[in-house]
Amino acid sequence: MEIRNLLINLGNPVQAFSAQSSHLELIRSSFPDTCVCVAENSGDFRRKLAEADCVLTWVFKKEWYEGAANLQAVFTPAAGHDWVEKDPSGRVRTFYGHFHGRIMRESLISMMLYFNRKLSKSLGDQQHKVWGRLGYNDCRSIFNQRVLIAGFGSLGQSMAELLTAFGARVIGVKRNLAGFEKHPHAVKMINFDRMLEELPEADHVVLVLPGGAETDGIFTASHFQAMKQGACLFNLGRGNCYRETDLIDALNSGSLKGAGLDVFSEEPLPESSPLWTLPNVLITPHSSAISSEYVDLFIDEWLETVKNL
Ligand code: OXD
Repeated sequence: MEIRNLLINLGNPVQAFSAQSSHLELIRSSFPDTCVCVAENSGDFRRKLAEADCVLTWVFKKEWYEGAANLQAVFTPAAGHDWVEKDPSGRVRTFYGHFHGRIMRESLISMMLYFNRKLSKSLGDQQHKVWGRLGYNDCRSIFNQRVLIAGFGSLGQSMAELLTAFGARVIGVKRNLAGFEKHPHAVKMINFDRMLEELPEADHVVLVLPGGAETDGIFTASHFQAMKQGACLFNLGRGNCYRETDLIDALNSGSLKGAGLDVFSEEPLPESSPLWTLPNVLITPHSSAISSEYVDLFIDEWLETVKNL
């Protein structure tokens, strides 16, 4: 794609999600003949849209396409479709980030190790100067575990790659299995209808599903009931895929060992949520993709995509 006017609006309250001067230098040196314009704020972005043929942005509303006659492509770092809406006319192409897996899979592994290696016990013991060496006999090892990943897009596949390197046996769950009947990092690929059969065997269940009507409540109370006694659940996708009351019931009944949760039905998680105080829950504030490498990975992916457009 030949870009004449590039408009950038990559400011974000999360600093690691914001473009820095080094990123702008890289972009300018990669496109020496392109006019590269950085919007000062959202109003400035809207005003400058009329000139732009390509934008890099965190937010784009569908009504903005009308005033952007030259626009050909919108790129956003976000994996989810929550903040950048597609052009209803289909004229402008929209590209969402696919690079997050390399960061988020490490967040996932850290959560798994937290439960497998009983790190909450270590932290508690350390606080009280207790040498609790006799309390680790039931620690588990990822190399001897079965992990079911529901949502096997770029994120789930990247997680599967790292888990396989750890020695885990991965089951991939996809809504549409066409072309995914086999995968190099999964011992088995199944669709959602077969999940109830596989859940009793999985030591860890990872949910990395997109938001939206299609996934609303897709992981039901029956799915929680079918999980193996002592299994852990991780949600790094979106908080709409189960009812939090079902998760809380499963945690309170003792059937689940723990849950590592990065996303919630309401964010920020309200102070009144019982999840905050459950002892077997590890909460992170929708931060599993936050990392210093974030914008570097986005720009690399964008440069590669633009080269091939
Ligand atoms: C995303 C996110 O990129 O949830 O969609 O951070």
